[in-house]
Amino acid sequence: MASTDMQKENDGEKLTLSLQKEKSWAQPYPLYLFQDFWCPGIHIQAVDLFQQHFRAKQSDVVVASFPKSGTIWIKALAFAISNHQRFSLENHPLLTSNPHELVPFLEFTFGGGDIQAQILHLDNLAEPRIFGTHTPFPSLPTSTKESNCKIIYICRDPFDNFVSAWTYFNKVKPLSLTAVTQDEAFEMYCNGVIDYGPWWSHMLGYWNESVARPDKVMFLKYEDLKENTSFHVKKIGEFLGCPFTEEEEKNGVIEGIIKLCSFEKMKDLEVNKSGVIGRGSIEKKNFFRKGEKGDWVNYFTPPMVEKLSKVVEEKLSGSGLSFKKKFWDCWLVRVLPPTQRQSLWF
Ligand code: PPS
Repeated sequence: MASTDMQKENDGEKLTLSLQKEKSWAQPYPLYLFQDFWCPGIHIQAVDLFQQHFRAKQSDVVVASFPKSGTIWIKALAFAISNHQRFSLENHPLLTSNPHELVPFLEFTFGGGDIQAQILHLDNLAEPRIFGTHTPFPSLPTSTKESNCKIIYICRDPFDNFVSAWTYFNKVKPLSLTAVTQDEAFEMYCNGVIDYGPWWSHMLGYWNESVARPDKVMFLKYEDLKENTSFHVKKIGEFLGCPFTEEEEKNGVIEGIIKLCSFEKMKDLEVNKSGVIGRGSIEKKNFFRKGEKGDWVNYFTPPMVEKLSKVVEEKLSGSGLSFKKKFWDCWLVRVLPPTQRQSLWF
C-alpha cells in the first residue's frame, strides 16, 4: 500500500475512535454517529475531506437527498433542465451515461487519491457544475452553505423510503453477510439508524433552510414530483435561472425532458441495465426497482403503520413538513394480509 493511502487509512481510523457506532443494514463496516448523523464507515473520511477541501462556486448546483428518495431521478432532471439549451434530446448524455456518473456525489469525489489533483479537477469542470450529495445540510462545507449556489433537495414519504431502502440493501448486501431481518431494519429505521440518518433530521435540516432561504434551497417531495412532474420541471428551470421559453414549451421540450428522465425510459437504457458504479461496485440496475409512490402498502403490517406514523408525527410535528396518506391505502393494510393487497391496489 502506498504511504499516502496508509496515512489516509490511519486518519480515517482516528476520526472514528471516539464515535458511537451501530451495525450497518447491509455492509460489513459499521455506521458511526459523526456530526450527529449516521455516516457509513467507508465514507467518513471522504465526508471529512469534502468538508475541508471543497471550494464552492456561486454557479454550482447541488442536488441533495436522503438515500433512496429519488436521487437518481432528480439528478437526471437537474442535469437535463440546466443543460436544456446545450444538448438535443435525441443525442443526450443521459442516453449513454448513468445520472450518478454525470452528477457525481461530492463526498465520494474525495474518496481516494491525490487531494490537490481532485480539487484542481473540480475547479476546472465546466460551469454550472452539478453535484450530488447525501450529506446533511449542517455538515455541508462552509463554502457551499455560504455561497449563492443553488441546492435542490428531494425527500420521500418515510413509508416508501423504508421499503425502497430495505429492498435495495438486501440486493446489494455481500453474500457473506447475514441480512438484517425486515423487523430489525424497521426498528433501526424508526430509531433513525440508517446511512445518513436520522432521516427526520436530514429532511428538517434542508426543510428549515428552504423556508429561510427559498431562493437558495428548493425542497421537493418525490410524491409531488410524481403527481405533477411538468409543474415541477418548470419550477426547477426558474429556480436554476434557466427557465423554459414559451417556444420551448410549445415545442415539447419539457415533455421531452420528462420522458427522457422517466423511470420506464431510464430503467430500459443499456447504460443503466448493465455495469457497476462507485467504490462499492454497485450494479447500476439496482438503482431502479418500481419507481412508484405508495408501494409501502405491500410491505407494512398494521403495527408497523402505527409505529412509523407515531415517529413521523413526533419528529416532524410543528415543522410544517408532512406526508399525506390515502385513506384507501390505510384501509387495505388494516383488512388484508400483504400478499392479497397487490391485486386490489392497482
Ligand atoms: S440512491 O441509491 O440513494 O441514489 O437511490 P435513489 O435514486 O435516491 O432512490 C431509488 C428509488 O428511486 C426510484 N427511481 C425512480 N423513480 C422515479 N423516476 C425515475 N426516473 C427513477 N429512477 C429511480 C427507484 O426505483 C427507487 O425507488 P423504489 O421505490 O425502490 O422503486
